[in-house]
Amino acid sequence: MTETTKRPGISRRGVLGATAGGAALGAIGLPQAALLTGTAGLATVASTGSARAAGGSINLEPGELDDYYGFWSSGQTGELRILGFPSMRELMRVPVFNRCSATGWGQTNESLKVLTEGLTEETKAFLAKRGKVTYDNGDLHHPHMSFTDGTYDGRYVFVNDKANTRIARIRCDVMKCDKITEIPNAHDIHGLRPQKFPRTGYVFANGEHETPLVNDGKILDEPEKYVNIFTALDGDTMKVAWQVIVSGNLDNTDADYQGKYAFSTSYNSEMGMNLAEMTANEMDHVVIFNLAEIEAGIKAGDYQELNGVKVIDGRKGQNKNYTRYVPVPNSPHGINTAPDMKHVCVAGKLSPTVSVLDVTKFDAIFADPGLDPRSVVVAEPELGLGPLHTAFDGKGNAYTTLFLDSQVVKWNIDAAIRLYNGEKVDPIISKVDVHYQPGHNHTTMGETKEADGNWLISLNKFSKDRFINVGPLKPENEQVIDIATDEMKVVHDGPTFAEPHDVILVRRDIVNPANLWTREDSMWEDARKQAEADGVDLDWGADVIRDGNKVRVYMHSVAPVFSLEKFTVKQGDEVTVYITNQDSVDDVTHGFTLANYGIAMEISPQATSSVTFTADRPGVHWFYCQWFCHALHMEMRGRMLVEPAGA
Ligand code: K7E
Ligand code: CUA
Repeated sequence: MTETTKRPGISRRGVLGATAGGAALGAIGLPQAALLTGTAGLATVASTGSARAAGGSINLEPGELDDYYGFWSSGQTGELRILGFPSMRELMRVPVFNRCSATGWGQTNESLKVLTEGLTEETKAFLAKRGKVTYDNGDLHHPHMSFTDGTYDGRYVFVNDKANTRIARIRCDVMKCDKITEIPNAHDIHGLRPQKFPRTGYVFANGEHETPLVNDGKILDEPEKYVNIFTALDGDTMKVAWQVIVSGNLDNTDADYQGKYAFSTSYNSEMGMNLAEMTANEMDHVVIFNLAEIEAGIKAGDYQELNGVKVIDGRKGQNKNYTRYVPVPNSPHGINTAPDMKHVCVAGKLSPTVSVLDVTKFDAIFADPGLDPRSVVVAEPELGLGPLHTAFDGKGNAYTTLFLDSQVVKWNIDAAIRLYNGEKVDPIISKVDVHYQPGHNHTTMGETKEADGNWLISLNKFSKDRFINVGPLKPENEQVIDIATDEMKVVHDGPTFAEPHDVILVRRDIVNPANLWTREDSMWEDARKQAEADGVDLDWGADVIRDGNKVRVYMHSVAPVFSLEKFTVKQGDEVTVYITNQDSVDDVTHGFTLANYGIAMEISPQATSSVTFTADRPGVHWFYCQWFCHALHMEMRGRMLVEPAGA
């Protein structure tokens, strides 16, 4: 073990807090067991409060590790990013809805399977007419980890694609996307949140933009016939479990800690088609979905089947118990369940208020349709201009971004409830300027019942003057805020490229990725089957199999050589190259770049990757390893010899 790997959970803050001076690590007297087990992360988090008094810096010394994994969205870039937190060091990019030159995502057969198998037949046909097998772009807003019993369980991160109506899943053991599902009937998935209890379970997803239910062109400019769709996806199978037709559009969503309800904001209850219409009403609404009632309705056959999905009608005025519509002030946006497992904060956006709903009052409005749905609202404090999203510290306080004020406001939920009940009390504790125009914010573990109140991050849309100028297109600015004490202190600016909306901050003992792939992994199942059919050893291949005009080339790599120094094909052959990386050392990733063929892929230790292309350029073409792997990395190369057609 190296010095670094022996030190899980020891941050600079932890070290300083424990020693009030930063003595050598060996002197701080942490029990060896804590150093070597996953509990070290917990211990460190608990100790960071005292660390703050010794400086509260987020800067780690070289070699020191972060306390949290940050899973970042990237908006219209379409990937997931992993940052160490609180240092804000970018650690990895996980391609999902985008293309990746480094890893070959969107080009390898393994990634193309993930990118294509979950598309609807209609989309496949539409893309085929454009000469494509999948979309090239995506708009990834919301990354959320799977839950068990109200907290993160380290299995998966689920993400949405607003641009092309998809939901993807990232495996946290290897940090690769393994499933992408297009959601039929809905349009433009925006809000996404996993079921918190008893486990995920369902992944809830909002269709944002309303259309005719059957959108085949027969109904066009007749908005009164448009509907919107709420989807529950099964997080285990990545298949749609059921859908609900709703009135109004849908924006963000969250779930309770009881496993009974999901709820979504709707900023356009008017179903308006332009800005004036969309913002006409004083009140919009939150739609509450009753999971047991919906499941019972599906069981009883009260649905229509559309594109292979059971769709239930939960629109207003159906007199069914599938949904309730709770009026809240104009154009609500963020909806966040507090770690007290009881309160849900709905940010007003065009209203300066946040509406606080009490989930324990939901049963009553479903039991009695005559009851005013507003009876679940227990507070509605005025906090400032443009409230968008709310985070929590697990101590009864909430942190709401104020987009127009360029501030984060810290307020107390209990005080807001008392104010609502007529007491003279100010729920606002403090405000801090952020730079500039914040959207989402997030606290460490803040969307789980284990919110720890250590740090807050504010994801600001504009950076303006905070960094040296890089031209008209500017980075965003993400600011880390110390919230361990009552005043909020901005301690770090973090520039970022387009356009992270959202982030989750996960205690690091929860996430335990592997260092190597295992040869049994299902990711290259197709390659395994093909090798078997070809009578070739996929693990140790050095074979060229001709099958008509199809050629399959099997290689393995051990730094710094490929098992074939050359292979020969004919012009026009369809060539598939399979490479297995037989190195089993951390970090020894190889690559396969085929020059002037536009081909490149990554092969991590113990993985197999493959790529298929037509050898339509005759001549000598070098392939080389593009991931630096060895002192003789430059020498890790070979030739593809393409015989001209007719030769
Ligand atoms: Cu507020 Cu798409 Cu989460 Cu952006 S959404 S800010
Ligand atoms: Cu193998 Cu570079």
